[in-house]
Amino acid sequence: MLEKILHNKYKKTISECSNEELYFGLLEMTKELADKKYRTRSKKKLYYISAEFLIGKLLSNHLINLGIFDQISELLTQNNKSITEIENIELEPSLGNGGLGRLAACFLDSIATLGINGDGIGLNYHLGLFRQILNDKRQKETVNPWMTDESWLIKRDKSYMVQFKDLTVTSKLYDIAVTGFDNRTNWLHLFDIDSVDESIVKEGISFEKGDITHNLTLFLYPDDSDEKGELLRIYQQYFMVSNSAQMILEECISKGSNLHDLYDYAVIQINDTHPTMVIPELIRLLIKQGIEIDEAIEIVSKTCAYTNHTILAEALEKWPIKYLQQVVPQLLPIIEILDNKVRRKYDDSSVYIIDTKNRVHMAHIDIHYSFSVNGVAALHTEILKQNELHNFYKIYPQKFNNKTNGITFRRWLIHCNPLLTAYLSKLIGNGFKKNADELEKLLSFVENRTVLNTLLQIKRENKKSLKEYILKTQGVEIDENSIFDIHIKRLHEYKRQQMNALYIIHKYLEIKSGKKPATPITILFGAKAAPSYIIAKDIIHLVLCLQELVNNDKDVSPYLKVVMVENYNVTLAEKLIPACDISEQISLASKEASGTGNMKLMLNGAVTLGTMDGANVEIAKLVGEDNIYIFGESSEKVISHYENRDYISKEYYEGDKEIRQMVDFIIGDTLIKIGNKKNLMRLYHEIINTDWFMTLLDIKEYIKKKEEMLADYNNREKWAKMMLVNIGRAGYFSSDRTIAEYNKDIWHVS
Ligand code: GPV
Repeated sequence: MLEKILHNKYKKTISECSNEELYFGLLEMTKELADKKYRTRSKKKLYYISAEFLIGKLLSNHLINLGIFDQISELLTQNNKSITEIENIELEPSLGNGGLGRLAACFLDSIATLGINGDGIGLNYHLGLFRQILNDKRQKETVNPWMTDESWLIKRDKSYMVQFKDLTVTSKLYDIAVTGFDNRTNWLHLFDIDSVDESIVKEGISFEKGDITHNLTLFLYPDDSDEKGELLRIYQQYFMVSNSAQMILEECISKGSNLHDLYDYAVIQINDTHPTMVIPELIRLLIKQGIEIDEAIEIVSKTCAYTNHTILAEALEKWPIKYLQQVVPQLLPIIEILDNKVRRKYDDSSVYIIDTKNRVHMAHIDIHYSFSVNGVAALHTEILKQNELHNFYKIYPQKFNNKTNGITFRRWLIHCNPLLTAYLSKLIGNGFKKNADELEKLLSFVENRTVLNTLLQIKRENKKSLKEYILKTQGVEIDENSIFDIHIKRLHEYKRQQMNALYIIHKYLEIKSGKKPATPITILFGAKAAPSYIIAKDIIHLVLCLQELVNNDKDVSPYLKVVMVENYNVTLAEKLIPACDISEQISLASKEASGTGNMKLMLNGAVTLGTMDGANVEIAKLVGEDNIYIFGESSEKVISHYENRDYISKEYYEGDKEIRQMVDFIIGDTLIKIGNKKNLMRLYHEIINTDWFMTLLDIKEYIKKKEEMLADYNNREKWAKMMLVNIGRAGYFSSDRTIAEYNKDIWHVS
């Protein structure tokens, strides 16, 4: 088939084609095969609405799921071509910020893989998340285009009118196929408008925010977990949900729904609060169809389910009524009715939708007017029930449920780690590819020397590949025989990259004083900071200063290297994760709702160094305390510090000589010479005066645990056993398990 397509397109054979031609040939072939896949139209269908789908490159993923990866890759090899090089041609669609967007992408993969009739609905951002450039030890943002004339997008002949107060737009629908692993094809529907104009972007990523006609779907909002009330964001959200609502009603009617029974035809999963306006919008449309308001509210409440992804107050969206009035006045009467119903029923202002400052709490709409509210890890859901959303839990105990996150093993094992995959297949058969629990079969080899040695060898090979990649792309040389300590995730104070930076200072000073580590250590970071998040950017600056200091110091660099990779994204994650020894999961307990990088790293044989936060708690339970390194204050204790306001970072700073030494180093002569005084000073003051995420609370224990871990690394057999147990116990974190639970408990799509 590929030969035929290439002949038609280019009149060339495989070996005559360039990598680019091969990529576009494969793209065409894959789209055709995906479209041909068997699919049933069950009566009820799932709609997963999300502002983000961080899908990553798609070629290999499709080839794997269509069951032809090996065959194609062999065919290419026979013609002296390499699938890896062809993949380099593909541009990554970065239509998400981080965990939330990547989760949505993993979920789509599993929904199709489990044969569930369910589509994703989102926006076709032209530029996706910004591209990060590290220049002059600072993050700079620039555009990140991903669309090419021929792409995964299929333009559909479907459009809807979406009305804002000041303008009406006509949407255009683009679809991307979502192939299940050996199963059906679903769709990711991405809405757009024709008038968006990429040329309005000026310097970096700045553009005229008020020019909605030209910028509506131009960019993905670049803030992760800390939202700012912006009109453009409201325009985007309403555009997304109005299209969704119109499409859903149209599909349900075409299947025979009379709208009074909408919930028999559709279930809508609201991914965090970004799509919340779908609730009032659906109610509005049902009323227009002649349904009484009370019934409309009931129908919609029985159709929608909501997932919460954070307890960080600043990330819970609250839109000023004034803004909604300016953009979508048609929703306000409905939102007011929704709020009034709540006020009449409950004498508790903390559950009202509209607060005293005239802001609309989007999560409150979701909780009152959907039938399911779920958190994303066991601890997170408990905190929602007992703390953050306790007053709602008292009203609706039956709505609350937990769905611990998961990841698709097709991308995060089979694709990114072919060496490990091949070896696992040899040892335990291919069953784990369909049924992740079968990874447990690996556990019977825990005393098998050959198996343990092979796991170490595979890790070394993967580290060598990463070393070459980093040399080629970042120009930094690292040692594959060193310990790879990897900290990859969005840059946020609660994730505490600054704590790892303080560790680097500790280690640097220790080596300088003559204490050399038994095995050299390479600390790798990958992280984008929201462009407006000042302290996060200061932390990046600190890390890059330390990178320059450490890597150029002849006494230190043979033992310690620091690398912050540029523009961390899905593609880079796929290269970093298989090469990781130590997985840094050091968020302040209670703050990381789940984390999913922790799962990806564990699956690839990394050992976790982490706090009892998010899904780390479940990882610890699964692998047992001998196979994970846990440190730090508990979530209960942390929550009580917030309640009592009794964490004073300065006391930790003043009360401990070692802490003082590390923190002072940030503004010491050595670093000030390398970096920018203003940035380093600001960060220093932040740490000693505020330290909202309690770095100094856990820093000593963190250093101690990490040292313990580094020492254990030298016991290669012990380490290999830990790797094996982590891989063998990772099956629980397959998103196939998560999605099966969503379907069983919430969606009920047959
Ligand atoms: I809210 N998350 C995210 O990436 N962006 C957001 O805007 C919000 C949450 C993340 C959480 O921080 C992670 O702990 C979690 O694993 C992920 O969502 C998926 O649930």
